[in-house]
Amino acid sequence: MVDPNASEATKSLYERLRNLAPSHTLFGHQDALAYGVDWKDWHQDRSDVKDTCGQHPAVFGWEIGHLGRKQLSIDDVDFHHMQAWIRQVYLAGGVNTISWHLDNFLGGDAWAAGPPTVNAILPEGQKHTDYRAALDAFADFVTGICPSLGQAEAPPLIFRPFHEHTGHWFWWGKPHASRREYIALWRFTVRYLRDQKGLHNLIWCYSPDIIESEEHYLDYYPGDEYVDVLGLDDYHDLGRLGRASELTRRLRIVVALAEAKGKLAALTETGNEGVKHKKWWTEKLWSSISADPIASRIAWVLVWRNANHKHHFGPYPDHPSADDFRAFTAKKEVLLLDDLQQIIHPT
Ligand code: BMA
Repeated sequence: MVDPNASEATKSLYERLRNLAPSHTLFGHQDALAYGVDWKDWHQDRSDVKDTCGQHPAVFGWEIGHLGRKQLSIDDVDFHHMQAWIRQVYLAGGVNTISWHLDNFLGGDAWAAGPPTVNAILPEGQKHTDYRAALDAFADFVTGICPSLGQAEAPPLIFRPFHEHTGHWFWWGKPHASRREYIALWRFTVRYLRDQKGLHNLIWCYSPDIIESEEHYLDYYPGDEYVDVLGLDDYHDLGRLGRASELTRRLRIVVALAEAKGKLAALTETGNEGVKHKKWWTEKLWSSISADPIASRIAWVLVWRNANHKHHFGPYPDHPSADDFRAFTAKKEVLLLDDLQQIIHPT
């Protein structure tokens, strides 16, 4: 692992995922506990996934854009509530993963792409101090999740910074940073959080947007010593214009690479906005994962958030794809939270 001193809980989560990946796929949903289509309630043990199929997802994605600057995340989730949910998920045996739509340090949001921001936040850059401050806020957030437990027992987090960099839309994307700069930023971030801030509960996940080949995938790869999970974000192939077989092809590349390196692979983000195909879950998503023995060895798949009737990627009970979602989640290979609990503590 990236962190030779990773906590026992972190090592054991990584091992558990490695053991499950060959035969199972964990299902994940972004912001699952925080809100869904037509509801938002911090205290309820509710998710659209559970309302639809009877179980919470096994993987819970959290987004920390605006951390350290505001009380609410970029998607209006209270950071203190998020910490409580992360704790709850951990205690229930689920998996937490964190993404970060970090504002541009030269002005604007994560999508304010163009200026040479990556260069500016590297150790020699004029905005480096601001970047350190953002990482300090991240470390405070992480240590604040279970303050009473202490560092050694902090919940493991799969951390997925600077995602989709093969695209152009974020300021850390390929057109706005050289390979050297992107890798230097990634490595600095690892060293700072691990060695200076003493966080030993992070599992580091690299997640480009769609790639065409192994070389393409590895173009900005920070190195085996800096990555634990080889991820892929792909909204193209299961959307209107794409082809499911293309997702299978790309997953094969990622899984084969991960396995050659003794690491994990995952479909870190995907979805079809509005889930416009009634059988999207079985005929698009599951068929592209299960079509190939190598591709099917991803550890998890996560679909993006359920903001409203238009912008949602997960199911909800009245949605036309709800039956198909139940058929998908009933597959023995697909694991939700109760399934995972059964594996950890069989009754
Ligand atoms: C995007 C959209 C936005 C959201 C952002 C960060 O894909 O869902 O509405 O703010 O992710 O979570």
